[in-house]
Amino acid sequence: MFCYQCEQTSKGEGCQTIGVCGKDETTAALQDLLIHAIKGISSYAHRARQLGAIDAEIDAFTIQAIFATLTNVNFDPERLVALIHRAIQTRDAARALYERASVQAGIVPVEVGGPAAWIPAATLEGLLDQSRHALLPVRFLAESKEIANLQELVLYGIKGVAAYAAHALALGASDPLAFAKIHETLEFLTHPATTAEQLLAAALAVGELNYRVMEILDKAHTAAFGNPVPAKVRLGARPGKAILVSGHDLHDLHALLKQTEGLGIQVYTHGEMLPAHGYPQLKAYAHLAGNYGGAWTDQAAEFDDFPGAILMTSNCIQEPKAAYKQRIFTSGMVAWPGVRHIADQDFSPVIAAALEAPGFNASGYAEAGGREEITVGFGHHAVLGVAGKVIEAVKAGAIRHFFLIGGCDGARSGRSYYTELAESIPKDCLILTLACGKFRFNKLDFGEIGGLPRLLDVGQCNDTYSALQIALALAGAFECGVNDLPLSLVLSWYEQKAVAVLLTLLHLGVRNMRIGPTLPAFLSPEVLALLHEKFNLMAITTAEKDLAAMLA
Ligand code: SF4
Ligand code: SF3
Repeated sequence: MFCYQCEQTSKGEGCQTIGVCGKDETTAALQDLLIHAIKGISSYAHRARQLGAIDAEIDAFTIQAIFATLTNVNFDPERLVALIHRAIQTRDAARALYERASVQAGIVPVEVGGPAAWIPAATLEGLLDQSRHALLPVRFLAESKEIANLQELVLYGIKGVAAYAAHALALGASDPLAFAKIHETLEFLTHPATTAEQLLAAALAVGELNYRVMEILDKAHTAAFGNPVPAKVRLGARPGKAILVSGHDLHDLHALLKQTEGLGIQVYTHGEMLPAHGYPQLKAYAHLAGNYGGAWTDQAAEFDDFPGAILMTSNCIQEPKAAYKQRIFTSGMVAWPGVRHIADQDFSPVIAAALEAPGFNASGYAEAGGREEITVGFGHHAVLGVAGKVIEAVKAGAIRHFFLIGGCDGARSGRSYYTELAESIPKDCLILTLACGKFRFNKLDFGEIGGLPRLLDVGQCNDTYSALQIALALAGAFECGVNDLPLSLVLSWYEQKAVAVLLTLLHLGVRNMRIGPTLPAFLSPEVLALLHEKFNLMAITTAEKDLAAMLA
């Protein structure tokens, strides 16, 4: 196997025998083959679309299947093999669509080669053999390492886009143009002879596409659940039966809340589900009782201690410990061998497991550190609602600088940088944060500034669009560009959605960003030098040094 798609890749170079995330060679090979098959779907779907033919099922399958290959989503070989078979059926459907459209247009359809012509082996061993001997050498031992790296950059960006698009689609929101671009980009990646310049342009185009898809997701969330409002979230747990919901899928959480109403079960958020408490239509459920635990990286200990059922609605799942394997469930594209999977939002097995488990005893559970509640819900609607206050505070000198410290958490050391940075930011500066990296500091007391909390939680990584709207509105208010604002962006990356977000920021021309804790292994020194030159994109150093530079 060879995988270097995430930040914790082995030795910062690539996982070659087993993934640091727990992905084994079989799973890695099957995910690679699934992507190969999806490129085949795209080859035909793109051609069909050029002739005006589209198919909603082909589009939906494409993004959902890509989602299964993101870091910490799907570790189940059986489900991945089934997805490969469905991908081949979908590719054949895409080919038939293209052929019909060609005939209607009076064109002779072409027989497409490459991934579009791939015939998967009938057995698992055969599939692994195809991956080892046919796919891997082509992917990573290409003539130019730089080209291979850039192709992977574009692919990882598309993976992030697909995940966001899948979340939006779950809420019934989609955009034909987004599907068109996803297919077009994957088709483009089937051409080995592309140049570095073409691939860089494609990467920035993925950033543009991601901006559009994040906007669709933002609108889907707010249409379904209302605009987030600042809301206090109880930390810890009440006595009684309990379900813990992790991951990003608000649609699943909503269905679970409906199905548990009146059953005496308290529902708690974990990890990226925390921002759910800000949505009017979710917080209206009285049994959405609070937040338990922190980021995905702490799940082994936290899930072990949780005396109820646990639901993983999206990334990031880690190998479940035996102690809780019988009471953890997956939904959507998440899967782990031996873990029960919820299909079609029928959460009755989760509810049964919660009722069977002991639940919290009469004293409940208090968060370590003594903090009893935190505030979330500072999406763009809420922040722009107090924009006047913010602008006044800047003009009066009460707010000197804005920091956006956002992105993923990760299991490797070196992420204390983000805690140190947040803690050392001067009191006359406001901090915006989003995504699961914030658990490094979001339970600290940052106090207030100009009547506003100094730490504003914008939401999940899925809410990056919201953070960008805030930055753009501030730039509008001060009649300048985002790069001219007293704003510094410090990003923490881990998986492929963060890659898509980075590409969006670069597409928007955002300069002077800092990224860490380590640089992506799939960006060669040449590409990094180019990004530094063009966007002044920098690696983080120390909190002290970076803070001084950002405030200078
Ligand atoms: Fe390694 Fe990350 Fe790939 Fe897992 S997803 S195998 S940790 S690079
Ligand atoms: Fe986190 Fe997995 Fe990226 Fe949504 S939950 S930000 S890492």
